[in-house]
Amino acid sequence: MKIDAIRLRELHMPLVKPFETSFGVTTNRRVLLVEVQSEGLTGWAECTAGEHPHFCEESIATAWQVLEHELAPLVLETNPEHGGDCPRIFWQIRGNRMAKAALENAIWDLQAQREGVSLSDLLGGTRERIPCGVSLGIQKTIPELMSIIERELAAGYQRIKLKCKPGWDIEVFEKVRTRWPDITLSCDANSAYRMRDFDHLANFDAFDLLMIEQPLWYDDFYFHAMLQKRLNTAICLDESIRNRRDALAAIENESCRIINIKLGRVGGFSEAIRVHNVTQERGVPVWCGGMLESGIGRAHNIALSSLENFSLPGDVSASKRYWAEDIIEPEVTVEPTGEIVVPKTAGRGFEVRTKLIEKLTVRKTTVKAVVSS
Ligand code: OSB
Ligand code: MG
Repeated sequence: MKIDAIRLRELHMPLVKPFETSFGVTTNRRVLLVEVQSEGLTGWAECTAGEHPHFCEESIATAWQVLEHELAPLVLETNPEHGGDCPRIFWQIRGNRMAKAALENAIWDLQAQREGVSLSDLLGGTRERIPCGVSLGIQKTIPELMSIIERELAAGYQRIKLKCKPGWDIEVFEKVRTRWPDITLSCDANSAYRMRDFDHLANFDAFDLLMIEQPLWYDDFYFHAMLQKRLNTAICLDESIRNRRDALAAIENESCRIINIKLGRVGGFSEAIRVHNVTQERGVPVWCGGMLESGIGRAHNIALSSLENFSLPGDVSASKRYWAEDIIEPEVTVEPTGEIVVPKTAGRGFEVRTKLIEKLTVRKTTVKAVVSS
C-alpha cells in the first residue's frame, strides 16, 4: 500500500485519579499517537511507553525520536502490504519495541479498514466477548482500597488485581480475602522483591491468589524459576517477556505458569500473535495487560484479546475508569457480566474523535515520503 504520510502527536490527558505502582505514581498521561495516512484512509495506534523509562527502557521521548528518525522513514520507503511486514522492515533496529509496535499496529488498523474486516478478524480472533478484570493501584489506606474493590465487583469485573510492594502486601491480602473469600484475586509487584524476600513471598500462598505477577527483576528468568519452585501460587511474567523466544525460554525454564501479553512490550501485533501461538501450543494461558491506554490502545487490546488462548480476564477495562472523556466513540464499556463485546464492524470498531484529539495535542510532526524526481 502507498503510505502518504506518518503523523506523530503527543496529547496531554489527566487520569481520573492517580495510579500508583511499586515504581511510582502517574497523574497525567502523555499519550503518543501514530497516524498512518494512505490513499484517503488513516490507521491509528498508540505508543504505550510511559512518561519515564520506569516500566522498561523506553519513554515517550525515546519512542518519538525513534519513530520520527528511524522507523517512519523505513516504512515510507518500503510501502508495506501488511502490518505483518513490519518486523522484517525494522530488522536492523534493536529494541525500541513500544515505538515499533505503535507504527506496526497503525498499519494493521489501516489494513482492516481497507479490507473491510474487523481488526479482530484480521488478527484471527475467535472470541465475541472478552473477560475483564481490573488492576488496582496502591492506595493511601486499606479502607479506601476496600471501597474501590466493592465498586469494581458491583460493576461485574471478573478478577481483581492488586498492585503490591513490600509494606503493601500481606496485610492487604488478609483484609481483602477475609471480606471476599471467593473472588478471583491476583497481585502485581512490578519487580519490587528480591531474593531475600523468598520466605516472605511464600506466605502469599495462604491467600489463594490466581497469580503473582513479576515479583523479581524486570529482565529475569532464572531467579523467577527458583522462586516458582518455592511457591504453590503461579508466577505470571509481564516485564520479562519481550518476544516469542522469551516466552518459550520462560516456559521451558519453568519461570512462570501464566504469561501477560502487552502489545507494546512485545513490539506489536505480529509478535503478540507469535507469543500467543507458542503459549497455546504449550498449554500456558495468557491474558492481555494494560498500560493506562487511551481508547485507541484500548481498542487494539480488545482485538488482541479476542484470540483463543486469552482465556484469563485481562486488564482491559472501561474507558471511564481512567478518563473523564475518551478519544474514541463510543467509549469502551463493560457489560454487567464483566465482559467487553468485541466489535465486528470494519477496522478497530471505535471512531477516533479527531476534534478532541486536536484540542488535546501539545505537539505534532508529520513525516512524508521523499519524492524522487
Ligand atoms: O504492570 O500491568 C502493569 C500500568 C502501568 C504500567 C504497568 C502496569 C500497569 C497496570 C495498569 O497494571 C493496567 C491498566 O491499564 O488497566
Ligand atoms: Mg504487570
